[in-house]
Amino acid sequence: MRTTTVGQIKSEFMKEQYRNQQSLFTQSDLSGLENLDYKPGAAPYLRGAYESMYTGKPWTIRQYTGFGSAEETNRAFKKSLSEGASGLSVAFDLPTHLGFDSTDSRAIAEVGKTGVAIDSVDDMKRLFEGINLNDVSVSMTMNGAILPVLAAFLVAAQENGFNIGDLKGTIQNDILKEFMVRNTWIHAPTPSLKISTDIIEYLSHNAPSFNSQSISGYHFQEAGAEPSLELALTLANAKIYLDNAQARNLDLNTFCHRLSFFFGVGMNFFDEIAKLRAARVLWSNEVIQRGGNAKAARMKIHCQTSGWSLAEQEPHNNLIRTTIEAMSAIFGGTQSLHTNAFDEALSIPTEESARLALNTQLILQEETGITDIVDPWGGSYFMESRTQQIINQTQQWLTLIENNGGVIKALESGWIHQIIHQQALQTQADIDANRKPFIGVNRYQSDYKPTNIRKIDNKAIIQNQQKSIEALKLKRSDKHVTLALNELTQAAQSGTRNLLALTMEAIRARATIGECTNALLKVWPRYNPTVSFSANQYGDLRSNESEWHRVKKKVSAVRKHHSKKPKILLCKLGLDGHDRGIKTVAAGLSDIGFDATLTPLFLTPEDIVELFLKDNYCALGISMLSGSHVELVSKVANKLVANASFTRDNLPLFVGGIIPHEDDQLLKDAGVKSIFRPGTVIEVIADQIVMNITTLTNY
Ligand code: SCD
Repeated sequence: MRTTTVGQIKSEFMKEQYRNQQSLFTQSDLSGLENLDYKPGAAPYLRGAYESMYTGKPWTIRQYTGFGSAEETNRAFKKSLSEGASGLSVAFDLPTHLGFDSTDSRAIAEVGKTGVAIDSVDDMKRLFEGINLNDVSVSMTMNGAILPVLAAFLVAAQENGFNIGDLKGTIQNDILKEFMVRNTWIHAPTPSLKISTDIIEYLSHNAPSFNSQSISGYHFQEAGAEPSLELALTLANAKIYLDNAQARNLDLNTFCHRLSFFFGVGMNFFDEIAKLRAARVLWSNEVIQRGGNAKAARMKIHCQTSGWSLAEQEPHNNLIRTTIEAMSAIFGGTQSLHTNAFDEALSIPTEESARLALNTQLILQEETGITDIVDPWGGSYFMESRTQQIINQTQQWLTLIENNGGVIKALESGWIHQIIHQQALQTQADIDANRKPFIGVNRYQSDYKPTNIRKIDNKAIIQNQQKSIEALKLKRSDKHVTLALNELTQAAQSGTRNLLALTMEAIRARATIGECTNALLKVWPRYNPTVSFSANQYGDLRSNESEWHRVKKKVSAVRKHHSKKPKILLCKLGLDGHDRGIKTVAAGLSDIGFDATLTPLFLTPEDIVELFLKDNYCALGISMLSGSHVELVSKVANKLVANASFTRDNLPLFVGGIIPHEDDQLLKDAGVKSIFRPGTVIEVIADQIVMNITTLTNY
């Protein structure tokens, strides 16, 4: 079967199990299992990557951190290390991810908001000022503007006296999942994959202790994938990276042990443990089959507790969820761990919540005895058979991916997006229908609202970044920079030289991140595919519920009155590409009776207003998770009021996402009619929109 469609996949295969079907496991469940006789630290690594596991070295406590300026984040790094963290993990802001300097008009609203703003090697030097990079390993989540950002890190380290051959750390460098779910790409898939292999090549020759990839499943889980699909997509992508590196004649036993992995850990406690055990076995078998040795075949894992499992309602419950998820990661044998802060469904963490998140790991590591036993679940009738089930399910997914043409074709045809989106719709429908319990969200709700959240006012940060860029440009030789950038453009054109080495020269000459990106954009323009959603699945899953039907009738009344479905334009605004929420809302609103259109990502307020005015839309819905909602949504509202027959009162504008309650009034003053936070069910959104549009004068 070569063209399996989503509809052909049996529903029990798609559906996440919230309860295990079998409740008692016995010795007979172990019969036929193949990997039980191997010790931890031996291929296929079922029982752990290292023989002594945490008794030899506990997992690295590595909290994903970054906001504001390099100086502020440097202070946060030092604080985290002094309070017990054992590694660093950098969160960059959206402009940096997408290769915009902080002075670029498209960047301004988002500079320093969800990560640290880095424009040049000088910023990078400030970021690591006073931190001994020989002792502390640094992970960087970077995929889009990976060449200039990694180049800036390496050059900054050299200029601070470190030998890059000794550097320890990890660069994410996993571009395929960006095209599938995370959406911080810059160029199209083919040149992006060339860049990715250039990085593996350069690091394996020049920085052999640096992990050249962190191949991610986490983002699939965040986008909606259940554990075995998360694992299958991760491994399918990893195999493409192996193919590409081997096609360049890189030696498997030289580069492969520096490909690391990254998984999300959600509330499915047992499955998450089983998933990590299964992952090691599947990867080990793959590498050994290709001729790799045992070192190359050892899968090393970073885990992050789940963002989707965090509720905005009663956020302190998230501390409990995170602790449980962290325990799954540890029982699964993770090498490194980030625990989310309890308030991350509301904003970036405060000092207090960041400390509690770090302490969660310290308490587990130092107070519980959890590090004393290697693979404590080893041999459990249930865990071993569940691990094997996940191995089997993952293999089934891998076969389905192959049957759909392999990763690249399945990506281009939209099949992968569709599969993940459909699982997200299933889970969301189960939460909304109270089939999947979510305490404080669909059960045992309370009105408690936290007040202490961190807000980033980025005016001062932008000014500082502007000053730093001006100072950098004053002291550099423009001629030298232009030469280095031209060479980069030519090398991209010819495709024969390693782009990381050349980007390092441009960065060393003091080219900015944006300038290096622009040099590559001359050859490989910005990629911008369409975004789609699946109709008729979410609605079918909610079709037995009275509230769904009540609101559906209301939407239908509007349709009858106007002889057509109410047309709604839905979009993300600015540089944020997290689109699980808006795709779910688009699918839900479409199924309840709207004519919903979803725009491509990365649109400016001007783009959105133009699209909205072009057609006869009765409502505009904007999803914001980047903290820049006040600036960007107000711009949209101002432009609509200035350009068309709207007043603040009749503006049919709706906003959803992570919006602190204290911003409600500002948004309402701008003309926003309703604000929908995570956890709002589709019928409430639809009801509010219908109520508003039917009372607004122009509809
Ligand atoms: C460890 N070692 C042992 C041992 N345990 N040796 C003997 N016995 C044991 N029991 C050795 C290792 O071999 C290694 O040495 C060294 O100790 C360090 O151990 P490690 O296991 O490699 O640990 P670490 O250095 O922490 O590396 C862990 C990973 C690495 C390999 C997983 O890739 C990593 O840290 N990844 C983090 C990625 C990350 O932070 N991502 C954030 C993503 P050698 O080196 O000599 O072998 C955030 C994100 O995307 C958020 C969402 C978003 O933005 O969208």
